[in-house]
Amino acid sequence: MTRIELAIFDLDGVLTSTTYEHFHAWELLFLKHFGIDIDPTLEKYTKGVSRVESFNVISQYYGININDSEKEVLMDEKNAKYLKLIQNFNSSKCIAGSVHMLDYLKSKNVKIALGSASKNGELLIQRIGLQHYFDYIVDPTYLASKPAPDIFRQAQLYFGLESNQCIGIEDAISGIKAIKSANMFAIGIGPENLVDADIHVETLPQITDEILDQILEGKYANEHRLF
Ligand code: B16
Ligand code: MG
Repeated sequence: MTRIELAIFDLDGVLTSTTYEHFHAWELLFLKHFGIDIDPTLEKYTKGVSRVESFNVISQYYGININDSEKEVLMDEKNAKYLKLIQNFNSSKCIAGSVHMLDYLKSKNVKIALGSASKNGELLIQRIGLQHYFDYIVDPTYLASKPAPDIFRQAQLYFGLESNQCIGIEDAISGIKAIKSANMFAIGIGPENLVDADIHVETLPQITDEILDQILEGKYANEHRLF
């Protein structure tokens, strides 16, 4: 059995929750510039995908056509709004169970990487006080967005590992698809219908140390599906 050497964490929805702040920033932007109250059901299509893809999802839904330079300006404005909304984030914003899992992985000498679609990932990790756990933070700027495997692959390549030595932890359908396309073991967290995950739990503490040990040793059997 191959032992797991690297755990690649998504950020939003796994270590902290910024879904409200991201989507609220889009709501403020589209209301101000287009007078549109965006449909809350669009939120799930903006989760885990890049800033530009989130913009495209919303603008296409409303048939808005603008050129690339106008789009850049609006995306910068959305980001400024988002940064304002997360300005008071601190360690109280860590998702329950995240610190324990990071500590446990460290105690087992597993490397830890951040595989977020967010260009604000490093800033946010620092703000919530988790930066010392991370051996590597993937810069998503020039990588294909999830569900492409590139963000997870980049972390794997950085450490020179095989895909079966890596696990990914994700809350979004696009993220689980990205992990599976990278041929890694996928831990799914949260309320989305993550059918492709190898294990899916509602909250992180449901991944007990015993279950994590089985996953790390490559012995986890799918019949233990918890959620
Ligand atoms: P930014 P994750 C994602 O985070 C968010 O879920 C998604 O809503 C957002 O569009 C994306 O980050 C890009 O964020 O505008 O900060 O670059 O789940 O991949 O950690
Ligand atoms: Mg996420």
